[in-house]
Amino acid sequence: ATSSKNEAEAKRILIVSNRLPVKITRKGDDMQFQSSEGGLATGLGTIYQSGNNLWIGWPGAVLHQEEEASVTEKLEKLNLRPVFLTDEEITYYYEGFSNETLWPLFHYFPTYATYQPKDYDFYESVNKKFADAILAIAQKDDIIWIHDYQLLLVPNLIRQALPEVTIGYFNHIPFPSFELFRLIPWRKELLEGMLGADVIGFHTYDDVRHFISTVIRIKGALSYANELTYNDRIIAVDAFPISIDYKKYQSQAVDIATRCLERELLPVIPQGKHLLSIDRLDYSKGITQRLQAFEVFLERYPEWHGKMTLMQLVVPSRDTVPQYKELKEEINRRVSDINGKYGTLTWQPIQHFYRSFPLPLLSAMYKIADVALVSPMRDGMNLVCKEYVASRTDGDGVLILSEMAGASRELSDAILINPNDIWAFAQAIHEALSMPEEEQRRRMSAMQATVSRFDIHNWVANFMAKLSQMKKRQDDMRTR
Ligand code: ADQ
Repeated sequence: ATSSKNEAEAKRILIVSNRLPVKITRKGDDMQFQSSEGGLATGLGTIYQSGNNLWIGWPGAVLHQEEEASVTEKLEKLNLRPVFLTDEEITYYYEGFSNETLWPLFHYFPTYATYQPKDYDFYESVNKKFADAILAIAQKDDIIWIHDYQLLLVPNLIRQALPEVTIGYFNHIPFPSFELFRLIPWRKELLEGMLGADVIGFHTYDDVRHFISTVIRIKGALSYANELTYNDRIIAVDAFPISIDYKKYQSQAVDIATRCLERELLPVIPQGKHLLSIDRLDYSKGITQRLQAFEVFLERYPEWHGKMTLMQLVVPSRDTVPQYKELKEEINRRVSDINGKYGTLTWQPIQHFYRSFPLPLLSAMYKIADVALVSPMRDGMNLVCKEYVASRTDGDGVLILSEMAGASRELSDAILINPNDIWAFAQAIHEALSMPEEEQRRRMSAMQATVSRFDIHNWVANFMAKLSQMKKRQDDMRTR
Protein backbone atom coordinates (compact mmCIF):
# COMPACT_ATOMS: atom_id res chain seq x y z
CA ALA A 1 0.00 0.00 0.00
CA THR A 2 2.85 2.37 0.86
CA SER A 3 4.52 1.98 -2.50
CA SER A 4 1.31 2.68 -4.39
CA LYS A 5 0.76 5.70 -2.16
CA ASN A 6 4.21 7.01 -2.98
CA GLU A 7 3.61 6.31 -6.63
CA ALA A 8 0.39 8.33 -6.54
CA GLU A 9 2.14 11.12 -4.69
CA ALA A 10 4.90 11.22 -7.26
CA LYS A 11 2.43 11.77 -10.07
CA ARG A 12 1.99 15.26 -11.34
CA ILE A 13 -1.47 16.74 -10.96
CA LEU A 14 -2.75 19.18 -13.56
CA ILE A 15 -5.75 21.12 -12.30
CA VAL A 16 -7.87 22.65 -15.02
CA SER A 17 -10.66 25.16 -14.53
CA ASN A 18 -12.16 28.06 -16.41
CA ARG A 19 -10.53 30.57 -14.10
CA LEU A 20 -7.08 30.51 -12.61
CA PRO A 21 -7.04 31.20 -8.86
CA VAL A 22 -5.64 34.68 -9.57
CA LYS A 23 -7.13 37.59 -11.39
CA ILE A 24 -5.18 40.06 -13.46
CA THR A 25 -6.28 43.65 -13.25
CA ARG A 26 -4.80 46.57 -15.11
CA LYS A 27 -3.63 49.70 -13.35
CA GLY A 28 -2.40 52.04 -16.06
CA ASP A 29 0.44 50.19 -17.77
CA ASP A 30 0.90 47.99 -14.76
CA MET A 31 -0.58 44.48 -14.33
CA GLN A 32 -1.67 43.43 -10.89
CA PHE A 33 -2.28 39.88 -9.71
CA GLN A 34 -5.05 39.39 -7.20
CA SER A 35 -6.35 36.14 -5.73
CA SER A 36 -9.96 35.61 -6.78
CA GLU A 37 -13.11 34.78 -4.78
CA GLY A 38 -15.45 31.90 -5.46
CA GLY A 39 -15.71 28.44 -4.04
CA LEU A 40 -13.24 26.71 -6.31
CA ALA A 41 -10.38 29.18 -5.83
CA THR A 42 -10.89 28.94 -2.08
CA GLY A 43 -11.05 25.15 -2.20
CA LEU A 44 -8.05 24.20 -4.28
CA GLY A 45 -5.74 27.04 -3.29
CA THR A 46 -3.62 24.87 -1.06
CA ILE A 47 -3.11 22.03 -3.54
CA TYR A 48 -1.68 23.30 -6.80
CA GLN A 49 1.22 25.09 -5.16
CA SER A 50 2.89 21.87 -4.06
CA GLY A 51 5.42 19.84 -6.03
CA ASN A 52 5.30 19.96 -9.81
CA ASN A 53 1.56 20.44 -9.84
CA LEU A 54 0.09 23.04 -12.18
CA TRP A 55 -3.16 24.90 -12.60
CA ILE A 56 -4.33 25.68 -16.13
CA GLY A 57 -7.02 28.31 -16.77
CA TRP A 58 -8.04 31.77 -17.88
CA PRO A 59 -6.37 34.59 -15.92
CA GLY A 60 -9.54 36.68 -15.78
CA ALA A 61 -8.63 39.51 -18.15
CA VAL A 62 -8.55 39.92 -21.90
CA LEU A 63 -4.98 40.88 -22.81
CA HIS A 64 -3.25 42.39 -25.82
CA GLN A 65 -1.18 39.82 -27.63
CA GLU A 66 2.07 41.60 -26.84
CA GLU A 67 1.33 41.35 -23.11
CA GLU A 68 0.84 37.60 -23.10
CA ALA A 69 4.47 36.56 -22.93
CA SER A 70 5.32 38.59 -19.85
CA VAL A 71 2.13 37.54 -18.06
CA THR A 72 2.83 33.90 -18.87
CA GLU A 73 6.29 34.26 -17.41
CA LYS A 74 4.97 35.78 -14.17
CA LEU A 75 2.26 33.14 -13.83
CA GLU A 76 4.71 30.30 -14.39
CA LYS A 77 6.49 31.25 -11.19
CA LEU A 78 3.22 30.60 -9.36
CA ASN A 79 2.69 27.14 -10.95
CA LEU A 80 0.00 28.61 -13.17
CA ARG A 81 -0.43 28.21 -16.96
CA PRO A 82 -2.73 30.68 -18.68
CA VAL A 83 -5.25 30.02 -21.44
CA PHE A 84 -5.87 33.42 -23.05
CA LEU A 85 -9.39 34.19 -24.22
CA THR A 86 -10.68 36.93 -26.49
CA ASP A 87 -13.60 39.27 -25.80
CA GLU A 88 -15.67 37.32 -28.28
CA GLU A 89 -14.88 34.00 -26.61
CA ILE A 90 -15.83 35.40 -23.21
CA THR A 91 -19.11 36.69 -24.61
CA TYR A 92 -20.27 33.46 -26.27
CA TYR A 93 -18.49 30.66 -24.41
CA TYR A 94 -18.56 32.08 -20.89
CA GLU A 95 -21.40 34.58 -20.59
CA GLY A 96 -23.37 32.78 -23.30
CA PHE A 97 -23.32 29.01 -23.18
CA SER A 98 -21.84 28.58 -19.68
CA ASN A 99 -23.85 31.19 -17.84
CA GLU A 100 -27.00 31.55 -19.90
CA THR A 101 -27.55 27.91 -20.88
CA LEU A 102 -25.84 25.52 -18.49
CA TRP A 103 -25.94 27.53 -15.26
CA PRO A 104 -29.70 28.29 -15.26
CA LEU A 105 -30.65 24.82 -16.47
CA PHE A 106 -28.44 22.98 -13.97
CA HIS A 107 -29.91 25.18 -11.19
CA TYR A 108 -33.50 24.38 -12.17
CA PHE A 109 -34.25 27.72 -13.84
CA PRO A 110 -35.11 26.35 -17.31
CA THR A 111 -37.02 29.47 -18.30
CA TYR A 112 -33.80 31.48 -17.96
CA ALA A 113 -31.89 29.16 -20.30
CA THR A 114 -31.23 30.15 -23.91
CA TYR A 115 -30.07 27.79 -26.66
CA GLN A 116 -27.97 29.72 -29.17
CA PRO A 117 -25.97 27.70 -31.72
CA LYS A 118 -23.35 30.44 -31.82
CA ASP A 119 -22.85 30.15 -28.04
CA TYR A 120 -22.38 26.42 -28.39
CA ASP A 121 -19.92 26.79 -31.28
CA PHE A 122 -17.75 29.01 -29.13
CA TYR A 123 -18.15 26.69 -26.15
CA GLU A 124 -16.82 23.87 -28.32
CA SER A 125 -13.91 25.86 -29.73
CA VAL A 126 -12.88 27.21 -26.30
CA ASN A 127 -13.05 23.70 -24.85
CA LYS A 128 -10.69 22.66 -27.69
CA LYS A 129 -8.43 25.55 -26.81
CA PHE A 130 -8.26 24.33 -23.20
CA ALA A 131 -7.61 20.77 -24.38
CA ASP A 132 -4.75 21.99 -26.60
CA ALA A 133 -3.23 23.90 -23.70
CA ILE A 134 -3.39 20.76 -21.55
CA LEU A 135 -2.02 18.52 -24.31
CA ALA A 136 0.91 20.86 -24.82
CA ILE A 137 2.19 19.93 -21.36
CA ALA A 138 0.49 16.67 -20.39
CA GLN A 139 2.32 13.36 -20.25
CA LYS A 140 0.63 10.00 -20.07
CA ASP A 141 1.45 9.51 -16.38
CA ASP A 142 -0.12 12.77 -15.26
CA ILE A 143 -3.36 13.05 -13.38
CA ILE A 144 -5.59 15.59 -15.06
CA TRP A 145 -8.32 16.99 -12.87
CA ILE A 146 -10.86 19.03 -14.80
CA HIS A 147 -13.30 21.28 -12.99
CA ASP A 148 -16.79 22.36 -13.68
CA TYR A 149 -19.49 22.99 -16.21
CA GLN A 150 -17.56 25.40 -18.43
CA LEU A 151 -15.33 22.50 -19.54
CA LEU A 152 -17.68 19.56 -20.06
CA LEU A 153 -16.15 18.63 -23.43
CA VAL A 154 -12.54 18.63 -22.24
CA PRO A 155 -12.33 15.14 -20.65
CA ASN A 156 -13.10 13.36 -23.92
CA LEU A 157 -10.90 15.66 -26.00
CA ILE A 158 -7.99 14.63 -23.77
CA ARG A 159 -9.03 10.97 -23.79
CA GLN A 160 -8.93 10.90 -27.61
CA ALA A 161 -5.37 12.21 -27.67
CA LEU A 162 -4.03 10.38 -24.61
CA PRO A 163 -6.12 7.20 -24.21
CA GLU A 164 -4.23 5.99 -21.13
CA VAL A 165 -3.98 9.17 -19.10
CA THR A 166 -5.87 9.49 -15.80
CA ILE A 167 -8.71 12.01 -15.99
CA GLY A 168 -10.99 13.20 -13.21
CA TYR A 169 -13.91 15.54 -13.69
CA PHE A 170 -15.69 17.34 -10.87
CA ASN A 171 -18.99 19.19 -11.27
CA HIS A 172 -19.28 22.05 -8.76
CA ILE A 173 -22.89 22.84 -9.48
CA PRO A 174 -25.91 20.54 -9.23
CA PHE A 175 -26.53 17.99 -11.98
CA PRO A 176 -30.19 18.26 -12.96
CA SER A 177 -32.69 15.51 -13.50
CA PHE A 178 -32.86 13.92 -16.98
CA GLU A 179 -36.08 15.83 -17.74
CA LEU A 180 -34.15 19.09 -17.58
CA PHE A 181 -30.88 17.95 -19.11
CA ARG A 182 -32.68 16.55 -22.16
CA LEU A 183 -33.82 20.07 -23.05
CA ILE A 184 -30.31 20.98 -24.25
CA PRO A 185 -29.91 20.58 -28.03
CA TRP A 186 -26.28 19.46 -27.49
CA ARG A 187 -27.05 16.99 -24.69
CA LYS A 188 -25.32 14.05 -26.43
CA GLU A 189 -22.13 15.97 -27.12
CA LEU A 190 -21.95 17.24 -23.55
CA LEU A 191 -22.37 13.78 -22.05
CA GLU A 192 -19.86 12.31 -24.50
CA GLY A 193 -17.41 14.97 -23.34
CA MET A 194 -17.87 14.15 -19.66
CA LEU A 195 -17.60 10.40 -20.27
CA GLY A 196 -13.96 10.82 -21.26
CA ALA A 197 -13.14 10.94 -17.53
CA ASP A 198 -12.28 7.93 -15.35
CA VAL A 199 -14.01 9.41 -12.31
CA ILE A 200 -16.92 11.83 -12.52
CA GLY A 201 -17.61 13.52 -9.21
CA PHE A 202 -20.59 15.44 -7.87
CA HIS A 203 -21.40 16.95 -4.48
CA THR A 204 -24.36 14.72 -3.60
CA TYR A 205 -25.85 11.29 -4.33
CA ASP A 206 -28.85 12.97 -5.91
CA ASP A 207 -26.56 14.51 -8.53
CA VAL A 208 -24.95 11.10 -9.08
CA ARG A 209 -28.35 9.49 -9.53
CA HIS A 210 -29.45 12.18 -12.00
CA PHE A 211 -26.27 11.83 -14.02
CA ILE A 212 -26.41 8.04 -14.20
CA SER A 213 -30.01 7.98 -15.29
CA THR A 214 -29.31 10.67 -17.89
CA VAL A 215 -26.40 8.68 -19.35
CA ILE A 216 -28.46 5.51 -19.46
CA ARG A 217 -31.32 7.22 -21.26
CA ILE A 218 -29.38 9.37 -23.67
CA LYS A 219 -26.33 7.21 -24.31
CA GLY A 220 -27.58 3.75 -23.53
CA ALA A 221 -24.57 3.10 -21.29
CA LEU A 222 -24.72 0.22 -18.82
CA SER A 223 -24.58 0.92 -15.14
CA TYR A 224 -23.80 -1.25 -12.16
CA ALA A 225 -24.06 0.46 -8.78
CA ASN A 226 -22.11 3.68 -9.23
CA GLU A 227 -20.18 2.56 -12.27
CA LEU A 228 -20.86 3.00 -15.94
CA THR A 229 -19.53 0.84 -18.74
CA TYR A 230 -19.12 2.85 -21.89
CA ASN A 231 -16.93 2.26 -24.96
CA ASP A 232 -15.25 -0.65 -23.14
CA ARG A 233 -14.19 1.59 -20.29
CA ILE A 234 -15.44 1.66 -16.75
CA ILE A 235 -16.20 5.05 -15.31
CA ALA A 236 -16.85 5.69 -11.63
CA VAL A 237 -19.55 8.21 -10.76
CA ASP A 238 -19.57 9.22 -7.14
CA ALA A 239 -20.41 11.85 -4.54
CA PHE A 240 -17.56 13.93 -3.09
CA PRO A 241 -19.09 16.72 -0.99
CA ILE A 242 -16.62 19.59 -1.20
CA SER A 243 -15.60 21.43 1.94
CA ILE A 244 -13.40 24.22 3.25
CA ASP A 245 -10.00 24.49 4.85
CA TYR A 246 -11.49 24.17 8.34
CA LYS A 247 -8.28 24.99 10.21
CA LYS A 248 -7.76 28.13 8.14
CA TYR A 249 -11.19 29.53 9.02
CA GLN A 250 -10.88 28.38 12.62
CA SER A 251 -7.50 30.05 13.12
CA GLN A 252 -8.59 33.14 11.21
CA ALA A 253 -11.44 33.47 13.72
CA VAL A 254 -9.02 33.72 16.66
CA ASP A 255 -6.35 35.64 14.77
CA ILE A 256 -5.33 39.01 16.16
CA ALA A 257 -6.57 40.86 13.04
CA THR A 258 -10.05 39.37 13.39
CA ARG A 259 -10.18 40.02 17.14
CA CYS A 260 -9.17 43.65 16.69
CA LEU A 261 -11.84 44.14 14.04
CA GLU A 262 -14.45 42.56 16.25
CA ARG A 263 -13.48 44.78 19.15
CA GLU A 264 -13.60 47.88 16.96
CA LEU A 265 -16.88 46.97 15.30
CA LEU A 266 -19.00 45.77 18.20
CA PRO A 267 -19.48 49.15 19.91
CA VAL A 268 -20.26 50.99 16.65
CA ILE A 269 -22.48 48.59 14.69
CA PRO A 270 -26.23 48.37 15.47
CA GLN A 271 -26.90 46.81 18.87
CA GLY A 272 -28.98 43.69 19.44
CA LYS A 273 -28.79 40.43 17.52
CA HIS A 274 -27.12 40.11 14.14
CA LEU A 275 -28.28 38.05 11.22
CA LEU A 276 -25.80 37.54 8.41
CA SER A 277 -26.10 36.55 4.76
CA ILE A 278 -23.16 36.27 2.35
CA ASP A 279 -23.65 35.38 -1.30
CA ARG A 280 -22.40 36.03 -4.78
CA LEU A 281 -24.98 38.00 -6.75
CA ASP A 282 -26.97 35.15 -8.32
CA TYR A 283 -30.63 34.22 -8.75
CA SER A 284 -29.81 30.68 -7.60
CA LYS A 285 -28.83 32.03 -4.18
CA GLY A 286 -32.42 33.04 -3.33
CA ILE A 287 -31.57 36.58 -2.19
CA THR A 288 -34.95 38.08 -3.14
CA GLN A 289 -36.89 35.17 -1.60
CA ARG A 290 -34.91 35.69 1.59
CA LEU A 291 -35.82 39.36 1.61
CA GLN A 292 -39.47 38.38 1.20
CA ALA A 293 -39.22 36.02 4.15
CA PHE A 294 -37.46 38.69 6.18
CA GLU A 295 -40.28 41.10 5.44
CA VAL A 296 -42.88 38.52 6.53
CA PHE A 297 -40.80 38.00 9.68
CA LEU A 298 -40.87 41.75 10.41
CA GLU A 299 -44.62 41.80 9.89
CA ARG A 300 -45.36 38.79 12.07
CA TYR A 301 -42.87 39.31 14.86
CA PRO A 302 -42.91 43.02 15.73
CA GLU A 303 -41.30 42.18 19.07
CA TRP A 304 -37.98 41.96 17.19
CA HIS A 305 -38.16 45.48 15.75
CA GLY A 306 -35.15 47.47 16.87
CA LYS A 307 -33.60 44.37 18.45
CA MET A 308 -31.87 42.77 15.48
CA THR A 309 -30.26 43.71 12.16
CA LEU A 310 -29.75 41.76 8.96
CA MET A 311 -26.28 42.31 7.53
CA GLN A 312 -26.48 41.39 3.87
CA LEU A 313 -23.22 40.98 1.95
CA VAL A 314 -23.51 40.47 -1.77
CA VAL A 315 -20.37 39.98 -3.80
CA PRO A 316 -20.56 41.40 -7.35
CA SER A 317 -20.73 38.71 -10.02
CA ARG A 318 -21.57 38.41 -13.75
CA ASP A 319 -23.26 41.80 -13.70
CA THR A 320 -22.94 42.16 -17.48
CA VAL A 321 -25.52 39.36 -17.95
CA PRO A 322 -29.02 40.98 -18.11
CA GLN A 323 -30.64 38.70 -15.47
CA TYR A 324 -27.95 39.62 -12.95
CA LYS A 325 -28.34 43.33 -13.61
CA GLU A 326 -32.09 43.04 -13.02
CA LEU A 327 -31.53 40.99 -9.90
CA LYS A 328 -29.20 43.63 -8.51
CA GLU A 329 -31.82 46.29 -9.06
CA GLU A 330 -34.55 44.17 -7.52
CA ILE A 331 -32.45 43.56 -4.41
CA ASN A 332 -31.78 47.31 -4.07
CA ARG A 333 -35.49 48.03 -4.42
CA ARG A 334 -36.55 45.47 -1.84
CA VAL A 335 -33.91 46.52 0.68
CA SER A 336 -34.92 50.13 0.38
CA ASP A 337 -38.65 49.25 0.61
CA ILE A 338 -38.10 47.24 3.78
CA ASN A 339 -35.86 49.86 5.38
CA GLY A 340 -38.26 52.60 4.34
CA LYS A 341 -41.26 50.78 5.77
CA TYR A 342 -39.85 49.40 9.03
CA GLY A 343 -36.83 51.57 9.81
CA THR A 344 -36.88 54.23 12.51
CA LEU A 345 -34.65 57.21 13.20
CA THR A 346 -32.42 54.96 15.29
CA TRP A 347 -32.72 51.58 13.55
CA GLN A 348 -32.53 50.09 10.05
CA PRO A 349 -33.60 46.45 9.64
CA ILE A 350 -31.10 45.76 6.83
CA GLN A 351 -27.54 46.84 6.22
CA HIS A 352 -26.75 45.99 2.62
CA PHE A 353 -23.28 45.81 1.02
CA TYR A 354 -22.50 45.14 -2.64
CA ARG A 355 -18.78 44.42 -2.66
CA SER A 356 -16.19 41.86 -1.70
CA PHE A 357 -14.94 41.74 1.89
CA PRO A 358 -11.36 40.83 2.87
CA LEU A 359 -11.00 37.61 4.85
CA PRO A 360 -10.39 39.13 8.33
CA LEU A 361 -13.53 41.25 7.98
CA LEU A 362 -15.51 38.28 6.68
CA SER A 363 -14.27 36.28 9.64
CA ALA A 364 -15.21 39.04 12.10
CA MET A 365 -18.70 39.14 10.55
CA TYR A 366 -19.07 35.37 10.95
CA LYS A 367 -18.12 35.76 14.61
CA ILE A 368 -20.46 38.64 15.26
CA ALA A 369 -23.45 36.94 13.59
CA ASP A 370 -25.85 35.24 16.01
CA VAL A 371 -27.61 33.70 13.03
CA ALA A 372 -26.39 32.91 9.49
CA LEU A 373 -28.97 32.75 6.73
CA VAL A 374 -27.98 30.50 3.83
CA SER A 375 -31.04 30.03 1.69
CA PRO A 376 -30.26 29.20 -1.95
CA MET A 377 -33.01 28.07 -4.33
CA ARG A 378 -30.40 25.57 -5.54
CA ASP A 379 -26.71 25.25 -4.73
CA GLY A 380 -24.20 22.55 -5.60
CA MET A 381 -22.77 22.63 -2.08
CA ASN A 382 -22.46 26.16 -0.57
CA LEU A 383 -19.32 26.93 1.33
CA VAL A 384 -20.54 29.99 3.24
CA CYS A 385 -22.44 27.81 5.74
CA LYS A 386 -19.34 25.70 6.35
CA GLU A 387 -17.20 28.82 6.82
CA TYR A 388 -19.71 30.08 9.38
CA VAL A 389 -19.55 26.80 11.30
CA ALA A 390 -15.73 26.81 11.30
CA SER A 391 -15.60 30.42 12.49
CA ARG A 392 -17.83 29.89 15.56
CA THR A 393 -14.91 29.20 17.87
CA ASP A 394 -17.03 30.20 20.89
CA GLY A 395 -19.35 27.29 20.08
CA ASP A 396 -22.65 29.12 19.72
CA GLY A 397 -24.57 30.56 16.75
CA VAL A 398 -27.46 29.30 14.66
CA LEU A 399 -27.44 28.29 11.01
CA ILE A 400 -30.58 28.52 8.89
CA LEU A 401 -29.93 26.42 5.80
CA SER A 402 -31.90 25.69 2.64
CA GLU A 403 -32.71 22.07 1.87
CA MET A 404 -31.75 22.88 -1.72
CA ALA A 405 -28.06 23.37 -0.84
CA GLY A 406 -25.88 20.28 -1.18
CA ALA A 407 -24.54 21.15 2.29
CA SER A 408 -27.91 20.35 3.88
CA ARG A 409 -27.11 16.62 3.59
CA GLU A 410 -24.21 16.98 5.99
CA LEU A 411 -25.47 19.83 8.16
CA SER A 412 -28.68 18.32 9.41
CA ASP A 413 -28.27 20.16 12.74
CA ALA A 414 -29.00 23.46 11.04
CA ILE A 415 -32.57 24.77 10.98
CA LEU A 416 -33.48 23.42 7.54
CA ILE A 417 -35.92 25.40 5.42
CA ASN A 418 -37.53 25.34 1.99
CA PRO A 419 -36.76 28.83 0.63
CA ASN A 420 -40.06 28.86 -1.30
CA ASP A 421 -42.01 28.48 1.93
CA ILE A 422 -41.56 32.05 3.09
CA TRP A 423 -43.94 31.65 6.04
CA ALA A 424 -41.96 28.76 7.49
CA PHE A 425 -38.77 30.65 6.67
CA ALA A 426 -40.00 33.70 8.63
CA GLN A 427 -40.83 31.44 11.55
CA ALA A 428 -37.38 29.85 11.35
CA ILE A 429 -35.81 33.31 11.72
CA HIS A 430 -37.82 33.85 14.90
CA GLU A 431 -36.87 30.40 16.19
CA ALA A 432 -33.20 31.00 15.44
CA LEU A 433 -33.18 34.33 17.28
CA SER A 434 -34.95 32.73 20.26
CA MET A 435 -32.94 29.49 20.42
CA PRO A 436 -31.61 28.72 23.93
CA GLU A 437 -27.83 28.80 24.17
CA GLU A 438 -27.61 25.18 25.20
CA GLU A 439 -29.39 24.03 22.06
CA GLN A 440 -27.23 26.33 19.91
CA ARG A 441 -24.10 24.74 21.35
CA ARG A 442 -25.36 21.21 20.92
CA ARG A 443 -26.21 21.77 17.26
CA MET A 444 -23.09 23.79 16.51
CA SER A 445 -20.73 21.23 18.03
CA ALA A 446 -22.31 18.46 15.94
CA MET A 447 -21.86 20.55 12.78
CA GLN A 448 -18.29 21.45 13.73
CA ALA A 449 -17.46 17.79 14.20
CA THR A 450 -18.69 17.05 10.67
CA VAL A 451 -17.06 19.98 8.88
CA SER A 452 -13.72 19.63 10.68
CA ARG A 453 -13.52 15.93 9.88
CA PHE A 454 -14.61 16.18 6.25
CA ASP A 455 -12.54 19.19 5.25
CA ILE A 456 -11.01 20.17 1.91
CA HIS A 457 -7.96 17.97 2.43
CA ASN A 458 -10.20 15.01 3.00
CA TRP A 459 -12.12 15.91 -0.19
CA VAL A 460 -8.98 16.05 -2.32
CA ALA A 461 -7.64 12.82 -0.81
CA ASN A 462 -10.93 10.99 -1.46
CA PHE A 463 -11.14 12.13 -5.06
CA MET A 464 -7.50 11.24 -5.71
CA ALA A 465 -7.87 7.84 -4.04
CA LYS A 466 -10.85 7.05 -6.24
CA LEU A 467 -8.94 8.13 -9.34
CA SER A 468 -5.95 5.92 -8.64
CA GLN A 469 -8.24 3.01 -7.79
CA MET A 470 -10.02 3.39 -11.14
CA LYS A 471 -6.75 3.82 -12.98
CA LYS A 472 -5.48 0.58 -11.53
CA ARG A 473 -8.61 -1.28 -12.58
CA GLN A 474 -8.38 0.15 -16.10
CA ASP A 475 -4.75 -0.98 -16.34
CA ASP A 476 -5.65 -4.47 -15.07
CA MET A 477 -8.40 -4.71 -17.68
CA ARG A 478 -6.02 -3.66 -20.43
CA THR A 479 -3.32 -6.19 -19.52
CA ARG A 480 -5.78 -9.05 -19.04
P1 ADQ B 1 -20.11 29.65 -5.47
O1 ADQ B 1 -21.40 29.71 -6.20
O2 ADQ B 1 -19.17 30.75 -5.71
O3 ADQ B 1 -19.37 28.27 -5.73
P2 ADQ B 1 -19.95 29.19 -2.48
O4 ADQ B 1 -19.67 27.75 -2.35
O5 ADQ B 1 -20.92 29.67 -1.46
O6 ADQ B 1 -20.57 29.60 -3.89
O7 ADQ B 1 -18.59 29.97 -2.33
C1 ADQ B 1 -18.57 31.36 -2.26
C2 ADQ B 1 -17.24 31.85 -1.71
O8 ADQ B 1 -17.13 33.26 -1.93
C3 ADQ B 1 -17.10 31.61 -0.23
O9 ADQ B 1 -15.81 31.16 0.04
C4 ADQ B 1 -17.35 33.01 0.38
O10 ADQ B 1 -16.65 33.26 1.57
C5 ADQ B 1 -16.87 33.94 -0.72
N1 ADQ B 1 -17.66 35.19 -0.66
C6 ADQ B 1 -18.97 35.33 -0.85
N2 ADQ B 1 -19.34 36.60 -0.64
C7 ADQ B 1 -18.23 37.30 -0.32
C8 ADQ B 1 -17.96 38.67 0.00
N3 ADQ B 1 -18.89 39.63 0.05
N4 ADQ B 1 -16.68 39.01 0.25
C9 ADQ B 1 -15.72 38.07 0.18
N5 ADQ B 1 -15.93 36.79 -0.08
C10 ADQ B 1 -17.16 36.40 -0.34
C11 ADQ B 1 -19.62 27.11 -6.57
C12 ADQ B 1 -20.98 26.42 -6.37
C13 ADQ B 1 -21.16 26.05 -4.91
C14 ADQ B 1 -19.99 25.18 -4.43
C15 ADQ B 1 -18.66 25.81 -4.82
C16 ADQ B 1 -17.51 24.85 -4.56
O11 ADQ B 1 -22.04 27.25 -6.82
O12 ADQ B 1 -22.38 25.35 -4.71
O13 ADQ B 1 -20.05 25.05 -3.02
O14 ADQ B 1 -18.61 26.16 -6.20
O15 ADQ B 1 -17.71 23.64 -5.20
